[in-house]
Amino acid sequence: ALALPVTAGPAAAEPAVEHSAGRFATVIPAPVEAEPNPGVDFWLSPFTVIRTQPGSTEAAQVGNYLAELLRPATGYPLPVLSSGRHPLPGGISLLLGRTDPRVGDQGYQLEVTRTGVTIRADTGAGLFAGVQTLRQLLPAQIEADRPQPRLWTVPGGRIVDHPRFAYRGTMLDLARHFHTPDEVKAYIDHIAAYKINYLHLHLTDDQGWRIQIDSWPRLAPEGGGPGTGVHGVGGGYLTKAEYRDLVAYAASRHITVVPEIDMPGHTNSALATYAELNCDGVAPPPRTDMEVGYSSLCIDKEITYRFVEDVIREVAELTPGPYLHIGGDEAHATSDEDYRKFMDRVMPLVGKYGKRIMGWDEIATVDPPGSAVPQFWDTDAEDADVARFAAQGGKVLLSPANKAYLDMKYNEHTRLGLRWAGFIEVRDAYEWNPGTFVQGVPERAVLGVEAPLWSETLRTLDDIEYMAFPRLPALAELGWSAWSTHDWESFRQRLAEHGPRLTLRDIDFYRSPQVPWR
Ligand code: TNX
Repeated sequence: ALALPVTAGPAAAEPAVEHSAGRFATVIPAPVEAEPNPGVDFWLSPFTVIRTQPGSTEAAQVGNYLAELLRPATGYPLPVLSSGRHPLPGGISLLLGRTDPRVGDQGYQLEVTRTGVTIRADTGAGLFAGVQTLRQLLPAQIEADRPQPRLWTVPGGRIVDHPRFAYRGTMLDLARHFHTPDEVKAYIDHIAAYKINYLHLHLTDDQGWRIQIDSWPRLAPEGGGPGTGVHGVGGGYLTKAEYRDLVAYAASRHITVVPEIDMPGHTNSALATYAELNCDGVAPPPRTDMEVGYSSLCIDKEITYRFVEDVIREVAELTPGPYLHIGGDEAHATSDEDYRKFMDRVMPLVGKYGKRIMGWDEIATVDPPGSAVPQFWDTDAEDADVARFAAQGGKVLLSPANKAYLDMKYNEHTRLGLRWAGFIEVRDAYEWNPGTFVQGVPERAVLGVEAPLWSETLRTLDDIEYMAFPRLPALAELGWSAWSTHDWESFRQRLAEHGPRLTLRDIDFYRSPQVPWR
């Protein structure tokens, strides 16, 4: 049975923004240009159809995704039609081409009139971004997982929208505690709603090795098996089939996975599994504590480079995206000279297997190729090596630990997380400008922003959600929205409207006192 319009009910008691035009003003990330046209709302009905660009599988996929998003709460059938022929006009159209030139390869334009919603973009990614906006233009109950007895209005108006930065990412640490494929998929769905388009997976570290490698078959089952992880309770690893499935799932949400194999430090799980990788040929015991900076691959042994090449080759093979992250952070057990020697041999291997290098900002000290992307994770805004790299035309990814680290506690009472980079309240996460943050790294040298979530203290999906929400939406807005729209007062008001959406999606978020939640 279809839910029919009700006479009395939720509408009467709802806050003003629930009435439609106001929802134009609550979209996160804020659109570049949004003009409501009050009074010409579109109403979803049991007869609404979703039309997608004839002949485009990409558009059809986004159409199916949208239908799956809207069916549970509406109970409407919402058929997806790509033939371009349907007896009734109107409905929701996802079309490619004929866009405003500002839209670019990730943006979209959206128009809502009485007869329908039209999203136009030049790519599937742009249509997908437009769908995320449409989702927020519907009442919060659209996030419910069963039919809701209410009307579904989309406020009339027009939006032209495109991102400030091409790369808007977040990172999950599967090494310190393994997170299952289902947990990672749930996180992928959560982040897609905020137009995040990269997911960096930290797959290896001292406490665990989480990806199957065929040429070193004991790495994952032993280095990532039962008893591995912080305090020995975070065991598990991804088989190649599971990893491929995750990458495909992310791609279906227009999210590119960036795999990280951290080296030459953060490698105790590999060193403990294969004795021959150690300079003295003796395997150290596995480690489950939270120390950093004590392990190193053996720089002067040939087998090290065979190992690294095998791993890079196999991981590159699993990776349709452009980047392969080689870590390179906190190599305190490696001398500067050895670090350079190691990176001089390892960095070319990434290109050899068709990928671009990403690495923590330490890689900027060893003259990486201009195509490499150093990921800035410092807390003070000065880094001469990163600035030099930018001055030479390179692009930098920004993850300043005192702003963008989702594993920092919100305040001294936060049960989870660490505090080495300070407390990060929602406002702190929001109030910085990636285009001016690092000295000598101007906006044009910024590839984008990424919010890493290290999981020394995190085990469950609830833990992940609590640390990521609502700081991740803050970072998503920094990455997407024009700086001219940046405004804390506006952001906190908009975020408050997202509380019910997060709740209906079962996201266990931090109810920051800085936000006027309803
Ligand atoms: C520093 S950030 C690390 C990680 C830790 C993190 C905890 C970085 C490149 N290295 O090994 O997990 O701090 O916040």
